Amino acid sequence: MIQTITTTPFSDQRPGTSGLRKKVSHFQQPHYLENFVQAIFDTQTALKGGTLVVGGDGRYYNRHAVQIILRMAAANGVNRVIVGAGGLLSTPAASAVIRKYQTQGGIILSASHNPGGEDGDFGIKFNSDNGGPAAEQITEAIYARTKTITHYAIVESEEIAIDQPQTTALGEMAIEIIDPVSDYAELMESLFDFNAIRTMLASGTTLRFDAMHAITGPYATEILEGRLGAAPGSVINGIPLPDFGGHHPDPNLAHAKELVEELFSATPPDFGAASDGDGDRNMILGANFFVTPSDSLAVMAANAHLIPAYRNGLSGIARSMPTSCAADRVAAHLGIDHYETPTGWKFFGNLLDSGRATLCGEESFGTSSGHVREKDGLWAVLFWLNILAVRQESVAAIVQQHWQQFGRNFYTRHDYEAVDATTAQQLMTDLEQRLPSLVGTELAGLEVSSADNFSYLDPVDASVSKGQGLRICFSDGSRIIFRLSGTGTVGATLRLYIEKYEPDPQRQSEETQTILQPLITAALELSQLQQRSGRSAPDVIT
Ligand code: VG1
Ligand code: CO
Repeated sequence: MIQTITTTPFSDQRPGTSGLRKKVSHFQQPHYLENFVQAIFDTQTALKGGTLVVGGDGRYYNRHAVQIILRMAAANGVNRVIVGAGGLLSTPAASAVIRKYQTQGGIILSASHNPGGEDGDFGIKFNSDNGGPAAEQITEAIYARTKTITHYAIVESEEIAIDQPQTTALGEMAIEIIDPVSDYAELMESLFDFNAIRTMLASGTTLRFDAMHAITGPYATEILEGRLGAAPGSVINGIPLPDFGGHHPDPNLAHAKELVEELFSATPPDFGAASDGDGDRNMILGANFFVTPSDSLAVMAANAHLIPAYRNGLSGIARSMPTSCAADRVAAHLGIDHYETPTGWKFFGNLLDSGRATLCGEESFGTSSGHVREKDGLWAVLFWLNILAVRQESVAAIVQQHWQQFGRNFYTRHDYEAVDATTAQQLMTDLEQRLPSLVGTELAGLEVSSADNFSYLDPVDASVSKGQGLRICFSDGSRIIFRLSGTGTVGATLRLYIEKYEPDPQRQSEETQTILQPLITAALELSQLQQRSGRSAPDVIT
């Protein structure tokens, strides 16, 4: 029944920031998916005789991939596979399930915030037994294997039923189909004060959660409307669709338009939030108010003692390098350590596993804690609701008070998408060469205190990750950062991150883009980004 299929390597299967992401049509090439999956089985030997979790965000090709993975798992001696019904599991739920059932890892099918559908993107990622994205050493080993692969193993089978929770088998391998929501919902109830949130919602606080036609719909409906009693209709776009309704399931001001318009209308709900394709990102809004992800992390850290799960304090706070330094100020105030890691959740794994950090966050709308090993969109929403329930103040009031106490880190990210890859690479190379000569000079009226290509030394396993983004730091705490995205599938995406610290409460209500304009102009002049890319403006500003 086991077939051994002859194959030849593909040269482009190196996982990026978060797994292997390509156009659906690219994945549809014969053997493309199979080669990568076999490389996982060949390198992750604990899966033989072990348990594997499988689930994805429901995008086009998800169901097909689940069938292939189940048949290959059986052929590669996996003992048991746990699958979310319908082949669905949000990324944080997959992480929770890997941990709860102490499995040897999981395969998550998602291209996250990238568009879906037949013409959209697909992705595949391996998570280790800690529930987190595989560390770089592992993704590099999988990549190395894809370059030498000659065969893969798969069993013949009819279509395997995956839509109803039940236990079945494929050959010797047990297949356990589980409800994708219940383990996750139970975990959330153990962390937060659901009674306090329920009372707040019952006494008139209104909320809107935009699932963006993606995976968090069933989770948000069950938790927010079902368990917490939010009014029916509080969750919008709650049915996952294979093409996300033709939209870009990215929870930011540009793509979550419907939600943003409502929160900035004349009669807004008190609280608004959205999550992305696979449920690990979050955007937090108040009535007529947008919370930047960097501020969200800082505010969550400063208020964590109000939440049952974090009542006894945080061990440390970690943020990715381009994330604003707002959380560092909270860590200093709390007297705990803070860490600066490269972009991508995999770099938080060691800090969380070793107990050095409790909260982690990225500027790209990602926050989470040690409860799982992924960023977690709905968790962040519940964290905020729990803060609101205790403090009984508006989102805007809470953030503004935070700025008064800690100062405000004005922050923006400008994305130039689908830029010619060679042009983008050349820009980065040229700029990197000029960095040493910038130190001590003035840019935008500010003194450059340091400039380098960020390199990370992991304090736990002493591994070094180089080339993680060009940063120009100023003596007043301002920063300009250039980085190439590792999740795009067309050309290169250049990200420009700009930050400026403002301690004066009188100046904290000014408009972000205006305050940051001199730094933005300086960054564009220095890099010649617009001339080189032929663009007059960024594609997305967040
Ligand atoms: C982006 C974000 C990064 C995030 C990654 C995966 O990566 O910047 O912070 O961890 O996406 O998120 P990049 O390399 O394109 O900048 V998700 O929600 O796409 O899994
Ligand atoms: Co995501």
